[in-house]
Amino acid sequence: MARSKIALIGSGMIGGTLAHLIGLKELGDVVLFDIAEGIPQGKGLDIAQSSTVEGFDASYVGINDYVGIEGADVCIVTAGVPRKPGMSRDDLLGINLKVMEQVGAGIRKYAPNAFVICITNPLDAMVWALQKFSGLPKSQVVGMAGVLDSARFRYFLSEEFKVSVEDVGAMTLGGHGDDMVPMVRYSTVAGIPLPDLVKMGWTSQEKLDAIVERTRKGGGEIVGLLKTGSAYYAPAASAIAMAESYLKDKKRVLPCAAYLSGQYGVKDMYVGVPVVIGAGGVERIIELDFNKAEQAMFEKSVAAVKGLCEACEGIAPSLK
Ligand code: A3D
Repeated sequence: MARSKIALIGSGMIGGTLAHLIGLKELGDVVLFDIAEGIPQGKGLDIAQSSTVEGFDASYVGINDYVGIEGADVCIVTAGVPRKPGMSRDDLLGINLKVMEQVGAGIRKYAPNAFVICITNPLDAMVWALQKFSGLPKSQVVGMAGVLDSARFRYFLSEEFKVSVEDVGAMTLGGHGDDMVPMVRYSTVAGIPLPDLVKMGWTSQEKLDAIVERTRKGGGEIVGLLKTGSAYYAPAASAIAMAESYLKDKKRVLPCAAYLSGQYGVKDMYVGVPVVIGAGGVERIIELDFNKAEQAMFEKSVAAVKGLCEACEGIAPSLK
């Protein structure tokens, strides 16, 4: 059977890391696309040369023309600009919306059957615009944020409890902003919910609240340290988990920005919710029962995403 073709639209920090992980995991052949000439070609050649040492088989092609993504099975979109210190994700909206218009046209023309994972920020608005610009089915276009936010939450919890990251499960829903909703009740250590662990004296409510707050601001913490851009190792690993679930029909349950058509009382928006990803793309959206406090946090987060989508419509009226 031929290897899958994975197109990376944007070959910057996340794009390069994605390309490397795809090789190490032998998920398929890689096409790196970017508007910057030489970057995708150089990164592709560098990673291809590492394949002899690591012992993986995958081909790497760097391109500056969308024709090269033709027939891709998966497209992962990171094209655009990242945050610098002092910027919010929303500050990127104007520039990255124009980028999504170009990317959407490229995918529509050359890879209409691909499963598309968007990473470009502000995520929930960009994936919404990308689906509209590309015209691809909504189940084929999804945004990566929840896997990353949950990974950060899991990591901080594993540090607090001094247990393996493997035994910590966590879920973060809502939009990918500081209003995201870390679901404390549904987060567990080996199946034991966090509120029970507080009762058992494993941690205090204050410490748990601080971890929730650190998770919410997890992206900003890294931007503040790096100063020249935003996180890329964990974001790339998170998108790879989604791509792998699609390519191998694993049907993993992952929190992703998915198109909602009434679920959770939300219509025509992308918001972070738990979904099943398999060969059919987003195969199922899981609707959880929220308590009052969670419902209020979710609604606040959705309102922030709505504001961003309206701002997009103001810039690009075709999105209405
Ligand atoms: P960076 O290293 O700057 O890479 C972006 C690449 O996009 C660069 O190589 C640019 O040349 C390229 N590019 C710019 N305009 C275009 C265009 N019109 N067509 C094709 N390529 C273009 O950034 P990065 O890889 O660190 O981050 C990429 C995006 O991901 C940014 O918008 C970040 O804010 C976002 N991001 C999202 C998350 C989420 O969890 C959602 C996490 C981290 C970063």
